[in-house]
Amino acid sequence: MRKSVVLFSLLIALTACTHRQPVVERSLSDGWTLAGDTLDIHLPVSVPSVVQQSLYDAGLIPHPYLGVVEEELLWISDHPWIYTTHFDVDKELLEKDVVELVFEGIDTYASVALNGQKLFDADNQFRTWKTDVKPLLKPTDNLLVVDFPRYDSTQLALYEAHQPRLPEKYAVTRKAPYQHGWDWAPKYKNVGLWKPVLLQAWSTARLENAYIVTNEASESQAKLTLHLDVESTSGGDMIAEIHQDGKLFQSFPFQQENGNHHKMFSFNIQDPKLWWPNEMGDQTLYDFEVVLKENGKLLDSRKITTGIKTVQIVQEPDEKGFSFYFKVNGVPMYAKGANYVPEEMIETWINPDNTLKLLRMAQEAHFNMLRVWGGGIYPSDDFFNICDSLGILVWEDFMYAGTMYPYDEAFLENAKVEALEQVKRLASHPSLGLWCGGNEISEGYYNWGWQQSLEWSEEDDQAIKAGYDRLFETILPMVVDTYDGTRPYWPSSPSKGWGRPESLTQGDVHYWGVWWGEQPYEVYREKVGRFNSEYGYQSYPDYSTLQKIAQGESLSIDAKVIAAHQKHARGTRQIDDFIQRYYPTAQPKDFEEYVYLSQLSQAYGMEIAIEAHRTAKPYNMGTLYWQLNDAWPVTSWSSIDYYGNPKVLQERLKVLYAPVLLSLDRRDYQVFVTSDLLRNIDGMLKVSVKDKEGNHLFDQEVKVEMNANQNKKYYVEGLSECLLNADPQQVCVKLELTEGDSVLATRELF
Ligand code: BMA
Repeated sequence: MRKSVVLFSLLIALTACTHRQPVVERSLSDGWTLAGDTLDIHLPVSVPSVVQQSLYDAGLIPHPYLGVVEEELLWISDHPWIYTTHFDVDKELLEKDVVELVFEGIDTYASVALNGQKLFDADNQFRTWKTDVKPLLKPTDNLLVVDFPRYDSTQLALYEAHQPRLPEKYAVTRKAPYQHGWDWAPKYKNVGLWKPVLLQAWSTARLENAYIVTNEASESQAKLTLHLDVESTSGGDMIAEIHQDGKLFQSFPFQQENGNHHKMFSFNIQDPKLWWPNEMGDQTLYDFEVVLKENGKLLDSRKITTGIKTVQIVQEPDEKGFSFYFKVNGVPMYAKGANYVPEEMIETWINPDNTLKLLRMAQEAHFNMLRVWGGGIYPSDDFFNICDSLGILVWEDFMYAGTMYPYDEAFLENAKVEALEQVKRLASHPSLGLWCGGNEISEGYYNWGWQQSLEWSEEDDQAIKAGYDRLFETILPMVVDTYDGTRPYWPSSPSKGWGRPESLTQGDVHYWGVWWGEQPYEVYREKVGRFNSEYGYQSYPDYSTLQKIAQGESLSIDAKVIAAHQKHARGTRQIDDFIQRYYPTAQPKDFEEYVYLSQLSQAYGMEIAIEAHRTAKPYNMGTLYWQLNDAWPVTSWSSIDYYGNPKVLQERLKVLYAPVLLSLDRRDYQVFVTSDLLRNIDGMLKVSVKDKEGNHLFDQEVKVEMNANQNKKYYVEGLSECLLNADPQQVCVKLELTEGDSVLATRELF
């Protein structure tokens, strides 16, 4: 067991490393050629590579994030590309029973051939593709060819062949939706070998997967399950051992049949140190090694880092509807955080150092949760290692968003294999909190009028809905339940569209009346759901970011480069509307000040929302604004821009998300003390009101006694009279909560 320490980079290196002796691995990352045959392009590349990145590296295209270049680059995804490599294999590898060629990720449609023999067609970015190639291998000069047909045309043909018509073309392809263009993303459909390629050779048997989950945990005992996928060429009596600190800790003899089999073994840990989300406790991690043996002979081994933690969603009926909150290790958790989108448009540019910087900024702003939004990609192990060490509980969507999907057997089988792989890959991470079917699919089906706009007949509609139910209500929950069995599954985020009253009384809600519905920020005060998993307002990124993308061109609200980096049709106008509405007397002297005002406006709006959510605890038990980060330099709802610059909102979160929040209820001028601390408070609340010149108009102290995790309203005698008599534009209210000599929270309100 070890407590997670500040040496995060080291930690990433450690947890990512999985020793697999005596399985032999050879990387096939070098010596590839990327060719676009009609263009006379033949580039030496190393893998991972996507075409857009490799063309840029070779100086053949401009930087896809700078200037106004999107249109110029769209041809890339509708051009055929071929990746080829020649490689030798050593004797040690060839002597094994099985030699598998493994692609950890192919994006997306591709046909793979080895030494002139076709191996398979790939059609899912989110799966690994592997096959035994031993019979085809030669000691020298093997030729591996991965042929990518025109992506756009392939997708279009599939889309047009699908009856009834689906809302979005990307629905037919298991590939990151956001790359097809989003309201913050250009249409950069990556093509290529976006993850490592390798050879893996073994004899007798190997561990295809090994992971550990927590079934039950208390201070005195934890019940865990070791899950293994054991693949073997011949059955036999085998043994799986768990080692800890180099010592044998548990062993499980079992009978292995020929083939690939899922095994589960339960074990207990006495007096466990639990893993907790940020600010609820420590992030203790346990390092295990799992060893597979037959007749005392080592066949394979795996290192597993995990944490001991249980998680549930509690939905209990009450007078208004149903609760919706997370319980971690049996303790109710108020979730504070944001939605996370892929960190890059060019997926091979995602880099763990940047992820660490980004998530550390989130942790410093008191985040305990991120929702990985279903229109992106499943994050890497690095992302989850970082979340494990920082205490960020992850709401993980399956990658489905904003459309109905095909429902033929081949599509559903493909979806099932993808889910199996992802569930098994992520299960050991204590930060994994929840699996969710996807983003705004049920919301779209019930509220966005697809039935009419796509002219579905009654039968079409029924078939599409039945397909939806099979995938999101049967297949995905079955996979989560069977192969994890400890994480809750939630079919859709949100559960009900924001126009429906039930969206505020049960489940999670994406409240978009502000922004999409063009309502003012104050409406957030009324639209408090059980768990607000999306809401937000746009602002411009940091001015330095705009200067980078402008590359010396002059910047103004209607500069071409600004328009090219704003992907929402009404975005520019709506940002301006709220600057006018909330800062009517401000006269920005230049565009830089105007950009800053946009960030002040966004921060002001999110402050209203977050305060409304937190002060409604325990009715409301979560607030995740849209969105933490950007995938390229863009004007968006993010609080941290693409280059890692915090917007005004990100700074303000340090107060708004702090464990204790002090706020003024604008309806009656009384004071909320909202505590997420897991201990009681015995303190003193000081309230003072000053006018513009600094003269004290009011001073009062109130004793504060609160239980752990409580939200309470305090009546401050005379405060409402003072504020009602004063000009609200002219006074400043200072709230301070002290306990003994220490200050638990402060807030200044103007
Ligand atoms: C929500 C998200 C995204 C989108 C955002 C802003 O609906 O799920 O699809 O980018 O709104 O419009």
